[in-house]
Amino acid sequence: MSSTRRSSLDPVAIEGWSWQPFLEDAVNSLQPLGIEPYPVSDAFLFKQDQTGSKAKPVSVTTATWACKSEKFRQVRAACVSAGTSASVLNFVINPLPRYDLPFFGGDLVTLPSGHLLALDLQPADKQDNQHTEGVWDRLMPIFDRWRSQLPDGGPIPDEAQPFFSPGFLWTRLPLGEEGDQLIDTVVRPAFNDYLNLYLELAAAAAPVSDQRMEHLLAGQRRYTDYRAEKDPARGMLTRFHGSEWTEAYIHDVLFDL
Ligand code: DBV
Repeated sequence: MSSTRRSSLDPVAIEGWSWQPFLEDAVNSLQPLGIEPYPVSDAFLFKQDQTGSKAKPVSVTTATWACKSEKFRQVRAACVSAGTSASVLNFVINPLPRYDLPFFGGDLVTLPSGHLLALDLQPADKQDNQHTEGVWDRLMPIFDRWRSQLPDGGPIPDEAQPFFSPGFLWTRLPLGEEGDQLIDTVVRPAFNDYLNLYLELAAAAAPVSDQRMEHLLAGQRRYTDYRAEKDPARGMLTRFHGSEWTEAYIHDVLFDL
């Protein structure tokens, strides 16, 4: 358990954290881009508290890995480890609005009730064909391949629809061997396929005009404001680390545009 992280690029090494291999895959894929640290204050790089009852305290850790690169304003991983109460990797790539790119979003969540797993390349403006077409054409075959091997996660709120692509991979899996097997053989390769497609799209992206950039930035703000307002982790993080820390983390780190 490392409480000595100085930089947002230092490895996250939380003992027993189940999503470690996913974060390692992501960091390895990002490394060739010449990534630099993204400023994250110490209070959010590594936060440890106790939850549960006095008789049965549970140690909870939230750590943040983050970087930036030529085309990415912010790449950040929120890593939550709370024993059997919760294990989360929430991973978002925020491109610079100078590039016509969607967001990469991954939400890998284990709760006592089971796993909730979400992957998507999320549009800044779903109505804008210029923004979506090239992404969706390449995403859909990947989505179809992996979706067929996973149960559907069920309905999501209507108001969230503008922020999802048709390639939104969303599943719920049971705890135990069956779920773990699907995470290894389906969810992890799917995560890497989505990420590698995203990195290919980013590599090919050329800078856009100031006017186009303003349009993309406005869409990015709508997305970010929505995510900050509706963050499904707010309750959990507030229980673990208190409301003041959680609100600052959501607004100044996780969704800081
Ligand atoms: N979700 C976040 C952040 C998290 C996080 C920053 C730091 O955006 C975790 C952690 N997500 C998290 C937790 C839950 C969910 C649920 C802890 C469970 C909440 C609970 O049941 O108590 C995908 N994540 C969800 C849900 C959806 C998503 C649809 C269910 C919401 C609900 O049932 O109300 N989150 C959503 C999504 C992306 C995403 C599509 C990007 C691909 O990050």
